[in-house]
Amino acid sequence: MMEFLQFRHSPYNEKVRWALDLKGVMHRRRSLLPGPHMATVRKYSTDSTTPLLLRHDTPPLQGSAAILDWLDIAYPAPLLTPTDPTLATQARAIEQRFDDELTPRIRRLVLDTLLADHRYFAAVFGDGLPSWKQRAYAFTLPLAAPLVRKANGITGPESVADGHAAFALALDEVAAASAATGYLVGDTFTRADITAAATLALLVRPTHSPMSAPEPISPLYAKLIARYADHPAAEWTRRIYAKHRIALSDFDGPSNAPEQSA
Ligand SMILES: N[C@@H](CCC(=O)N[C@@H](CS)C(=O)NCC(=O)O)C(=O)O
Repeated sequence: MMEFLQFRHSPYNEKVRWALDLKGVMHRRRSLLPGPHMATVRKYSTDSTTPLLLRHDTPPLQGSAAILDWLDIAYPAPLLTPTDPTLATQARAIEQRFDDELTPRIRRLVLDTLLADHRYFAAVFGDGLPSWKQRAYAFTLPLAAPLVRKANGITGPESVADGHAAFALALDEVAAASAATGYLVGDTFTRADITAAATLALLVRPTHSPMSAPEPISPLYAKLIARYADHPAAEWTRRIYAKHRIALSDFDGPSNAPEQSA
């Protein structure tokens, strides 16, 4: 069976989980913790990033866009890339805009906020693990946190300010692009919607998201979520999740967010 190596709280990983769930692809999930993940991922690739899909007798697939490309060929129903070439180009352009430009900037803001409370960071990424394992991980974070900051380009308050600017931009772009049909490209759900919604979900916390983050939410993170809650694109994210993030079988461990107990 295929194995999916993931971080629980990551928009790139959420993109792939979402596609796997929609297509009903049989697989097993292994959740890794940032820092210790390197030893595991580097067994399969020189690049330490997740998502990583391990397939039987075939080289591993790394990178959310590459995995979605392959899934659309191997498991075409439902197709996430439009068949119309113009719409496909538009969908890929939005995906790339998020993957390469907006999401890395937004992620700095989110990680910086979560890292302010090591126990909460451990609870978010170790959601589903026994509490003693979460505590043990939190105990390593004084050493691991600087590496996580460095790997993600968190250099100081300017990274946080830039993360806010990127999130505001992402919200405005999504609100404008989805105004006509409710979807970012054409009038159907595509990989562009998955990509944008998975990133916006970091700070919108829609109820159907496996990245909802355990309760009680750290006060700093809660403040950040509240700051953007009323934007029309936050409402779009909640709607897209409610309508299209239907399979909750993806969730590989308990969270105390009630919607995820199913
Ligand atoms: N462009 C890649 C980005 C993947 C990425 O940045 N993954 C992060 C998690 S959000 C990661 O695994 N970082 C750990 C590392 O760099 O070692 C994709 O689309 O999958």
